[in-house]
Amino acid sequence: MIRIRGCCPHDCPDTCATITEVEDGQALRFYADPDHPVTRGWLCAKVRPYLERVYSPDRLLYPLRRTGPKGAGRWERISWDEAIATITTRWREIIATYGAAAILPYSYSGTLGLVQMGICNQRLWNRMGASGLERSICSAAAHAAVMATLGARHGPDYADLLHSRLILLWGHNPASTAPHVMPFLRQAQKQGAYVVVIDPRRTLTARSADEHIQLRPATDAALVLGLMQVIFNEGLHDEPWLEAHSLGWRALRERAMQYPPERTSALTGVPAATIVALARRYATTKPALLKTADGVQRHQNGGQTFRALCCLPAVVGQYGARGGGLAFSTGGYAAWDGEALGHRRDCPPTPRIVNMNRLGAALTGEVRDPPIMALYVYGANPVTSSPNAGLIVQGLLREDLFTVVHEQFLTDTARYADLVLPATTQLEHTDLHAAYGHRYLQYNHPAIAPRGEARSNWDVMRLLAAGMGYTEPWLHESAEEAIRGVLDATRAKNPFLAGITLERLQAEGTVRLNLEGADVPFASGVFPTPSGKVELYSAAMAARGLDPLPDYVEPPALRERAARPDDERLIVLSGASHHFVSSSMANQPDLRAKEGAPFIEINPADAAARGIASGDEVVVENERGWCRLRAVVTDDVPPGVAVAPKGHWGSLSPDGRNINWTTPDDLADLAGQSTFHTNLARVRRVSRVREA
Ligand SMILES: Nc1nc2c(c(=O)[nH]1)N[C@H]1C(S)=C(S)[C@@H](COP(=O)(O)OP(=O)(O)OC[C@H]3O[C@@H](n4cnc5c(=O)[nH]c(N)nc54)[C@H](O)[C@@H]3O)O[C@H]1N2
Ligand SMILES: Nc1nc2c(c(=O)[nH]1)N[C@H]1C(S)=C(S)[C@@H](COP(=O)(O)OP(=O)(O)OC[C@H]3O[C@@H](n4cnc5c(=O)[nH]c(N)nc54)[C@H](O)[C@@H]3O)O[C@H]1N2
Ligand code: SF4
Ligand SMILES: [Mo]
Repeated sequence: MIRIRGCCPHDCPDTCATITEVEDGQALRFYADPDHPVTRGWLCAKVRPYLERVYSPDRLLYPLRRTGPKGAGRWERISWDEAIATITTRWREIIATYGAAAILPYSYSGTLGLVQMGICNQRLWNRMGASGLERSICSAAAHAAVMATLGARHGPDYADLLHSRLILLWGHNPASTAPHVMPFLRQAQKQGAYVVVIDPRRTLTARSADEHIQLRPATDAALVLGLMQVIFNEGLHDEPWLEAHSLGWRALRERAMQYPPERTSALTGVPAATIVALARRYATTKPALLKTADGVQRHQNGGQTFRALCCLPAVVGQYGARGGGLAFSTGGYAAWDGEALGHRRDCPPTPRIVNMNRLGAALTGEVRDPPIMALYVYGANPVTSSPNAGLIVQGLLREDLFTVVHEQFLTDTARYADLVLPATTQLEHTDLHAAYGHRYLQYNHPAIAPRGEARSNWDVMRLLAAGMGYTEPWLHESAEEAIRGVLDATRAKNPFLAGITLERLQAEGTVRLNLEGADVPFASGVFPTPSGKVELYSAAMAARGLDPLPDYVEPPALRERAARPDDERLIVLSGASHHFVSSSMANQPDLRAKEGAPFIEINPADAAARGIASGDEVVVENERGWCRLRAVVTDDVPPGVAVAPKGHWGSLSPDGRNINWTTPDDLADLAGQSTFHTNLARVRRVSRVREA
């Protein structure tokens, strides 16, 4: 028996370290590394049964070619040689007729590895001159806001929660989405820290908090400015810190003065007394940590909301304090060398960039000259996970579109492909992972041979490069060589990687980034912004034609609803499901059983007005589409708001649909961000209709 070190590849900040026990080429046990300081010997409910995923009878094991109409589910097995020849022949024809811009790669977060995601998102496509993809479905607005305000995505260790006296969990549900935060949070609470959850929904996390503030969706910027108003007004701000380390605090104070408690209360639905009390508590309890994540930005005003959140700790001088400041992402430490990753300098310019949130629109006419004629999907399941899914399906049904999907399973998206290629799981390929919730690098050794004829993303891209006749050596490196190249180039410029070599990673599995002198983010008081300060006033935002100060702007869709008192639409939020990561795992029978049927939470008042009782089937519908869900009547959600968690596969649901058939493909105010949560929809009861 041998033990192989690896890590969880899924889109989760915890990036757990794992151990696989292998005998005769079979993985027999899969468990958490007991010695890892964040994983600490346990995996979440989603990934504990990873071997069920790896050895699932539903795994794709061979390349498949469609034999019936698109989406009909009729396939024949073909060889890899034939698959690669078919794809590259078709691509060459498309390039000759339309140019390489007509080819669109589409990927997101099936795996977060340096090789299987990072390098695969760049090299082949850059060389080809294919259309670029604006990867803004998840976190683009927050990234842009953090960069503009603080200059880097640096964040503390979870263990630093033990130094916090006050923790604001703002639009973040770690009990589901970052479970390894929870033991630290519990311990902090036991030591006397006060925990406040700010979320329209009473989440699993909110249940164990000391206080839950149930604000109206998308009004967070107003609440932040309202807190600042009280803080400035009562002289509780840290003026010496602001003077020394920030830019524009007086202008921000002026802006905040527009948000006195009564007005803030009217905007947010939070009682004025609660706002005043929270502001005083936040300004006078130190260290105070504002911990947030990604959900809160998925509104039309998400960029400004995140700008406001980034500014708040500065007002009370909390940046640089252990246990204080902002905990959003640690993704900025490893910041891989862009040129080593993508070799852009050796490639033609990227002809254009297509926003991934507009996939359906892009496939059905929004993107022209040339139109998209070929789509290559890997590490993503857009029909399930991307907004306005009905329009995506309409695009995928185009007879003249050539679609290839590289997948572990026959997903809702793979069903519409012309060719399906089988992908490896994390136990079957090599990778290196940096985390966005902690500050360790994780090396993932392959534990077993690929099942069937599955191949890794990078191995397929090497075959495609060869088929296209591209001879650049950086398109043909092994995964290990590619990691070494990126690691060495990055280490030459990035002190956080000092002393970290491929050999060390391979031997140790988990290696802490070199944080000497930088353990507490921004402790030096210097910020990597152009001014060296926290940019409360942001010239970078102004240069984009945006408000240089954070402000609350009501999302246009919600303003429109507010103007029509007879409008019965609810705001349908669709954050994380507890037992899936986006749509990954949502096909595993045991996890589906634990999660239960796709549901929608609705407030008793809204339910009564619509004659809905718990357990009823309801239709959620708007101008984009509809889906059928099971009602859960609960005051976990406030009136006017409903919650239908993401991830359920349409193909495993009644009517072949999920909540993303209703979600908007509008873009937010910053960085082309998705706006899943600014989703207005009618909810009505259906009499029990035909069973699917
Ligand atoms: N179990 C599980 N874990 C996951 C995922 C998953 O699907 N399932 N997804 C992974 C991914 S891709 C990501 S990006 C992260 C996301 O991690 P989180 O951001 O923690 O998760 P979300 O559920 O997307 O959103 C968090 C909360 O935002 C709330 N919210 C929505 N609108 C508003 C608002 O206007 N104001 C405020 N204050 N709150 C609002 C939602 O009610 C939700 O509880 O989690 C990762 N981890
Ligand atoms: N309604 C609603 N929808 C949302 C959100 C929301 O809040 N509300 N959140 C959004 C967010 S935050 C995100 S990040 C996106 C995520 O959206 P996606 O990136 O599309 O993520 P998944 O749906 O999990 O699909 C990932 C797929 O990659 C496959 N995969 C895993 N590993 C590999 C590999 O090594 N190679 C290949 N080829 N395939 C692999 C998995 O089998 C899975 O089918 O979803 C978004 N969708
Ligand atoms: S999904 Fe998150 S908590 Fe679960 S094993 Fe993976 S990294 Fe750990
Ligand atoms: Mo995400």
